[in-house]
Formats: sequence, C-alpha cells, structure tokens
Amino acid sequence: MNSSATGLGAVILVLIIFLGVVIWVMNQGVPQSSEDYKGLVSSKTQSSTSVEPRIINVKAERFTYAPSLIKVKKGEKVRLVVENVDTAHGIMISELSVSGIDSVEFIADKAGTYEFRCPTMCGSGHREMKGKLIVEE
Ligand SMILES: [Cu+2]
Repeated sequence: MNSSATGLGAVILVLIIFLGVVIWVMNQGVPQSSEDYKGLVSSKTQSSTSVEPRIINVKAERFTYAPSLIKVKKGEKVRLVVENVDTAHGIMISELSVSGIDSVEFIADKAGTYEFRCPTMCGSGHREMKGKLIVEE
C-alpha cells in the first residue's frame, strides 16, 4: 500500500470520529427543545410529590386555627400536622372524608374551597372553630 493513501485514510478516520464525538456531545447537552425541558421539570415535580407529602403545620387552640386559610395545589399530597395547644382538637374536612386529631393526610385531587372543622367537642366555641382549605387548579 502506498503511504500517502494510508495517511489520507487516517485523516478521514480521525475526522469521522471527531464529528461523531461533536454530534454526541451536542445531543447529550442542552435539551432538544423547551418542550423537552418542561417535560423533564414537570415529571420531576410529579414524582417528588407522589412520594413525600407536603407537610403543613397547623396550630389548633380554643377556638381557632393558625393558619386558618391553607392553600394547596390540585393533585398535591398533603399532610396537615396539628399542634393541639390546649386540648385535643384535630382537623376534619367532611367533603374530602378526612378527619384526624394529630394529623391528616390526603391527596387534594379536586379543586375547590373546603371548610375544615374541629372534630372534637372542645368547649363552648367548638362549633365556630373552623378554617378554609383552598385547592387551586
Ligand atoms: Cu372542637
């Protein structure tokens, strides 16, 4: 074989490998389009919410809740952890079939405004002890 042809072959081979590497790096790097990027972000958000609930601390004492207005996102898994300051109160959301003394956990799968109340007879103001949960679309 003639040595100049071998040299040319080697140069072409190196060029092909170089181009291959460049194309590969470009494909690995930045997402193909903003759509892909959004897909990546939203799937990540969904998987993290499906595993661990969002914890919201609620203070309950005769005869109020703090906060008395709680906002969550539709589809979010939520745990309301109740700090019963003076006696046992808890949280009950009848429309969502949720009730508990120390905590309640649920998936806010329907948008809307829900009233939560105290499930424990705690005194004269018991019936006025309530708050609002807003599940945003
Ligand atoms: Cu009560």
